[in-house]
Amino acid sequence: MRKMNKFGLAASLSLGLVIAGCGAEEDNAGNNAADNAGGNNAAEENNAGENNAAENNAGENNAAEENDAADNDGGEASGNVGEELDYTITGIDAGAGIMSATDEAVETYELSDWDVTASSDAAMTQALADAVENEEPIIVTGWTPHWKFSSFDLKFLEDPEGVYGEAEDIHTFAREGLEEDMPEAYQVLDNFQWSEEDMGEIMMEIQDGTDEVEAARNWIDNNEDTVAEWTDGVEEVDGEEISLVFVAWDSEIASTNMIALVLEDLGYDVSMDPLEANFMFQAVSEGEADAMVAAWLPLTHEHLVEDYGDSMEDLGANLEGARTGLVVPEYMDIDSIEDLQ
Ligand code: PBE
Repeated sequence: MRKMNKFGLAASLSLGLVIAGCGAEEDNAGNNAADNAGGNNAAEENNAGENNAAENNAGENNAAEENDAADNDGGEASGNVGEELDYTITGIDAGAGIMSATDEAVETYELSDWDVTASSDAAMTQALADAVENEEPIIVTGWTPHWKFSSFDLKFLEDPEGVYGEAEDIHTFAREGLEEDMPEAYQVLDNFQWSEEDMGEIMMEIQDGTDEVEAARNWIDNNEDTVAEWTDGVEEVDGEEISLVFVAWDSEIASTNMIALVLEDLGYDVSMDPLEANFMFQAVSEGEADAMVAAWLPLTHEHLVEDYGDSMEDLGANLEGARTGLVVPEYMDIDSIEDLQ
């Protein structure tokens, strides 16, 4: 059984944030899955703020529709989109790299009228779901792999200035000394590589209501050959403790639960601690945690790798072709971040 909260204050702070955004009052000592799953559902109850925002938009949306009509007559879409949205981009946790990138986008594209609200992945997707249900406009900080692209018709806004970079890879990092201390786990972490589709399967199942550990287990059961490649020649261990850290982004909830199970199947006693992004890097760099599979590079977590990367080991990409940017529903008639000017 996985354990939580090795990180005491940092972990509970982070959980506090996640929970504050979500209202999942699961026992901290309980299984992560419960907490995070709570996080997903709970978005509904707790994003009072978000929902209100959505309602406000609804109010504005009537006007928006009229404005759209005007647009079709050759009016300027952009000004109206700003007004419809109260010049608000719906963000996620303040520590996420995509939030810094969005601040930069605001500067680069001269969007000084716009605010980027911080919330959480769960709150952002709830706001997105509410907007899509009512065909209201919304702009979110978004990324793939993420289940929202399977659940809703969405598009990335073009980013001609390349603020969000090109395709990103998700890297695995280990603390210094892990290779000597836990060669078996190190080997598996080093071998771990999968695809956007793989990660998406777990994310989608969780989103459809399956407990995250169960969703990860189902993926492992359905992909025995892939997992066998990662564990090929690796000896089993006898209850050695290993700690993984992650951030409660849906993509990382999927990957971390999955790799944790693979390590458990090898005999490890795995703890998983959700932290804010900088604490996740810090924990591995200071050797408080053993590893993480959640570093987005070259751009999204570049600043964190600059701060912490020298005292940890980059085991390379576990997933290639990820992407971040500003995301809107297909029905919005803007295509580029420049349209927000
Ligand atoms: N994300 C998902 C993270 C990396 C993983 C894009 C929200 C971030 O922006 O830091």
